[in-house]
Amino acid sequence: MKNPLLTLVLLAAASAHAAEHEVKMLDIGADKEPMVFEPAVLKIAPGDTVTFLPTTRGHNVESKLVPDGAEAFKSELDEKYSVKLDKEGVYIYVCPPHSMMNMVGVIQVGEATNMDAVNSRLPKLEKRAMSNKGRLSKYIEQLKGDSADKPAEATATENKPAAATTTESQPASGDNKATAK
Ligand SMILES: [Cu+2]
Repeated sequence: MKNPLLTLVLLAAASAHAAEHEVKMLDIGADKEPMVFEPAVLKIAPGDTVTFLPTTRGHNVESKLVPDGAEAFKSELDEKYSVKLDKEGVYIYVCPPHSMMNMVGVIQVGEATNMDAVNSRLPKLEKRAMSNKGRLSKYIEQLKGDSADKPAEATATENKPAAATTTESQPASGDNKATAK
């Protein structure tokens, strides 16, 4: 028999690493954008939890793209909803009642392991939006930008953080052709 106390201590240590993040569901964002998740772009570590808050009413959240092996998620309308994200990669979610207004958000967990899938789904996901067009693409660009100049690790400047490798595939030319490897 193992020492149960030790097990408890180890569990506590493991869960201490996981951070909690909150995303508000809003009719109007801080920047006056209508129907937004805030923050709409999140970068978190594997095992972190994201809680969606029904700050204003009439919203919920449903994943549209998750990394391979990750579970899709969906909340009820006006529900406070938490999801723990273990699998690395980019997650894209929408607010179903406002998907036509492009109420979307992205979460990158660890490394962006599934950018090929993201890039190939992006046009279709954008197409459903009747207003706020291009918002999702902008968020994805923001993700790439963040990983390129992550100040926390980059300050040392001696060696590029591993995160930089994912952005190497020319973000400049944008969406016309995602020259697959
Ligand atoms: Cu909504």
